[in-house]
Amino acid sequence: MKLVFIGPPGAGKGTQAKIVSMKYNIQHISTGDKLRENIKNGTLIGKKAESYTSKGELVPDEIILDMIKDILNDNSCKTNGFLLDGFPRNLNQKEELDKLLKKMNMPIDKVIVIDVPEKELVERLLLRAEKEGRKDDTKEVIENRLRIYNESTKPIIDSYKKDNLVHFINGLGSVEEISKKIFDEIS
Ligand code: B4P
Repeated sequence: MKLVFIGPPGAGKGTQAKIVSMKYNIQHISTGDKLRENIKNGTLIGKKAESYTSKGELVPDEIILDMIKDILNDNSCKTNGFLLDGFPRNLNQKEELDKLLKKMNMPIDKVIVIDVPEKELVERLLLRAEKEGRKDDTKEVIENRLRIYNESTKPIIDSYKKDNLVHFINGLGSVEEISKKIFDEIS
């Protein structure tokens, strides 16, 4: 199975992506996690990415696309499938992904969009800031991330709608309730 998860920051896409990828034994590919790992390890990618992530800006497409190409070429993605969490994030990334998957003959099966009202998103991320201290969870940066989601990421939902792949999930409720809704939609 090949899935894409889309949602604004704080919608719970990372939370649900972990649960769904475990259940279906597919590779969980989170560009956000990969970038944070690179930043923590002080790699060249991490050094370049940090100036963007700390402001809530999107990291340049070349960096993200190189990372994704390497991961998708992994054998487990080809045999078991994958779940893309936080990628694609703008129309150019989606077009490049379409080209890549066409070449690899691995079409996307479903796109899950998790919807949550903005007020709740801000509350969740501020709560996470208290617990985990992520640098991009300050009020100002959260507002920038939401603006970028509305401007750059939302248009890819319309593009996937044309391919009849989109399923909307209401992201309000307990983590378990939302997982159940996603499982029902997938199977
Ligand atoms: P991401 O890591 O993708 O961060 P995110 O949008 O905040 O989502 P995340 O997965 O962490 O949060 P979730 O909604 O699960 O990206 C971080 C940054 O990396 C971006 O701003 C950008 O700079 C860069 N980046 C990543 N991908 C990129 C790309 N493709 N191109 C360019 N740049 C890129 O959860 C949020 C919180 O809500 C958690 O604390 C969770 O516990 C809580 N939560 C989850 N479900 C809940 C529920 N049902 N009820 C209450 N709380 C819940």
